[in-house]
Amino acid sequence: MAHEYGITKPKGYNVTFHYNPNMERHHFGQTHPMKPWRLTLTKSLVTSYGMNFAMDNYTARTATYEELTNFHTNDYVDFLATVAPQPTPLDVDNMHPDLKFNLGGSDCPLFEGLYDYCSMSAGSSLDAARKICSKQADIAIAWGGGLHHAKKSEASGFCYINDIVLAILQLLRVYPRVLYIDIDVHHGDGVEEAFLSTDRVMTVSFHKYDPNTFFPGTGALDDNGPRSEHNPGAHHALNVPLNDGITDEQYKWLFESVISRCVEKFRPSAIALQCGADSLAGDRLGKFNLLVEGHSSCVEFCKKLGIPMIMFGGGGYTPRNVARAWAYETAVAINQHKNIPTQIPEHTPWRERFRHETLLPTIEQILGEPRQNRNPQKKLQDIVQHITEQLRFVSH
Ligand code: ZL4
Ligand code: CA
Ligand code: ZN
Repeated sequence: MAHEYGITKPKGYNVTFHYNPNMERHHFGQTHPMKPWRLTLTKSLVTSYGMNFAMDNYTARTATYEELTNFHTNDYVDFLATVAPQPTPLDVDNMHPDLKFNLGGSDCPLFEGLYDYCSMSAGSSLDAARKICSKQADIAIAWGGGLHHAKKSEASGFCYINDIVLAILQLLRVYPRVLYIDIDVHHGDGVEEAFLSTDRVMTVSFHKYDPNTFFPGTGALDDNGPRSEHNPGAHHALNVPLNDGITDEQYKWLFESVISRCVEKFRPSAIALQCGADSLAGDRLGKFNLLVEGHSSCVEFCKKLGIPMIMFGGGGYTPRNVARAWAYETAVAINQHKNIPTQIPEHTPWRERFRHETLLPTIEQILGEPRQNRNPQKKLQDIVQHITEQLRFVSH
């Protein structure tokens, strides 16, 4: 079928898109920032641009109990599978103070269908990983994944099951080394922690860092994991702590400086990229000044490395911003971002939700006035220097 934007499948290059339409039906609570519905909005943009014609589209299956317990403990997954939903409304900050595994608080509420939601998120990321392992995909996209805070035996920060850890464990069956990159505004602590003792995974998170006021409070520049001489994973956890207001230009420079050095030293055979969209300007939780241009330039840079890659979703609390970014990044993956019109197609469902009719609004359109930039250039240079020093210990 021909499409109005003429988007067709490229030869010799394959992108797979893993999506489960039932994920978006779940609700964390009326005023909870995490809105699974943003996935619907993303999918509707992707489809209205005709990007689906350039990819293999898969309805993601749910992950099995056995798959979830590849990382998580049986007692935690058992509890997730059987715990009763909290009485509605979930919008009160009381919750059950005696609940186990950090479940049932205001960040990680127990909602109807929670276990299903978790297994769908993990299922889409695992499907994506398997397409990369079987070489059926050069890039596999799982916007329903990216839940980087979940721990082996604990929910944390809106995350219950760490689909990224599960996906990386799959990649490690085939690929000797995996580079994990995290551009969510929060520190990717769960993924970092899971791989602290191996030199087969290097983790790099860019995030806002303020141990006193910003979740989860970890991820300082010199937090590079346990440095004992018996730990092969020493120096393989890298952190880029930032302040509010960072701009596209600074972020792009920092990202390319850091990641090119990591790739040179670590020589990854696969990349896992968490594309959390809460690092965009105008996010409900994040306070950076990034536009879709800056955020997606990270995806573009990684794609150009020519290394097999999974792209995950993650945070993102202003649904229209999330949808614009992830749709544009889907276009980057299929190399159509320069070809699609920035005007949002007339026939896009919920078109009026995007507020501006463009895929690439300016900072003024989004924020009125940009946030004050609290990132002096000197600080950014010190970061690159510290990371260069850490990488002296790494060679493959
Ligand atoms: C909310 O309005 O900083 C949860 C969470 C629920 C509904 C009404 C309850 C009101 C903001 C956040 C009380 C909410 C109090 N509702 C929340 C230390 C905190 C304890 C909980 O993008 N209170 C915890 C987690 C972070 C904390 C960020 C990012 C995930 C990811 C990947 C996770 N937790 C202080 C906050 C609201 C809520 C409004 C909220 N929670 C904002 N930041 C947090 O990295 C997906
Ligand atoms: Ca991050
Ligand atoms: Zn986040």
